[in-house]
Amino acid sequence: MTHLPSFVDVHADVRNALETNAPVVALESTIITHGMPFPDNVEMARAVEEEIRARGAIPATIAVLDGVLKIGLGTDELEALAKVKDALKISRADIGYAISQGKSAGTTVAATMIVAQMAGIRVFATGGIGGVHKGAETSFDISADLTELGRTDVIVVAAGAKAILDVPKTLEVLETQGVSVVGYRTDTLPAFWTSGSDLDIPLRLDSAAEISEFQKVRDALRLGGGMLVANPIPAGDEIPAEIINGYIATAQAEMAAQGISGKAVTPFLLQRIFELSEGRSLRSNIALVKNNARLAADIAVALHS
Ligand code: PSU
Ligand code: MN
Repeated sequence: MTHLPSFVDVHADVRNALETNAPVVALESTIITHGMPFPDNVEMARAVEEEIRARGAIPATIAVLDGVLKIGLGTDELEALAKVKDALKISRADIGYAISQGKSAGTTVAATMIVAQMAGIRVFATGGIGGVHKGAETSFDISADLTELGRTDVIVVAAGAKAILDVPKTLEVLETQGVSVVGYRTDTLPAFWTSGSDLDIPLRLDSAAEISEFQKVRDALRLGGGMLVANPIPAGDEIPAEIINGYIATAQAEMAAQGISGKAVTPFLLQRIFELSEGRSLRSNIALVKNNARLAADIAVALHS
């Protein structure tokens, strides 16, 4: 394993896997600190780790706890993170700040990618990526996840881009950034709570083995930058577009009325959609993260064969 700074703590299971060249899957933690309420967040995090182990890979949940950058959390640490009230939500801009100030923080997709690459972890599972927000033409609110995907060489498995975003613009920025956007067994871009959309997927592959072969060619070409594997939510867990879009519109109107902007946007919308759907959005969210964890583990295993 590469030499890591002194403020990094690699969990023994993850260290052992990296040293023996065994498959590892990174997991983000903003979904724990800002994406779901307690105790659903910690139950989700444990269940997702179990899915990865069951597929023959080692999970590495990434977070900052009291200024220590954790790569892999123990059971007590996961519980502690899930309970932190004032956790920061960190990306490329502020990961160093959280560490230097001794804070606790959930890592976004962008920050998790940075840490995964630093540790030599090739594959990362999440729910949905950040993207171009609706109204970005005036607010300029475009997630740092997109530029990170353009520069950091990690495979991110997600259920597409959330319908709270401007999904066509998100796809355009991914193209500009040179991100390989791969639909897993789908011809359209999945839209988080729904398995498809009216947007054509740029590239399609139907097996973890083919995704692994694609990545090996990208490696040989030394392209750098990330791959986004868009994995549709399982059919039984979907929320029909007309239902979820109603909740999104209500949440967005409330957000505008309350003047919420910046980092608070995604957590606010997720929380309101959770309340408006009486928990249904959360159940779908958990199902799709587990589904992504399974595919990410299969890709990690394929990369090592
Ligand atoms: N997907 C979820 N829940 C979340 C997020 C994604 O189901 O909480 C988080 C991810 O950590 C993602 C972040 O990186 O939202 C994007 O935030 P922003 O739009 O502020 O960049
Ligand atoms: Mn933003």
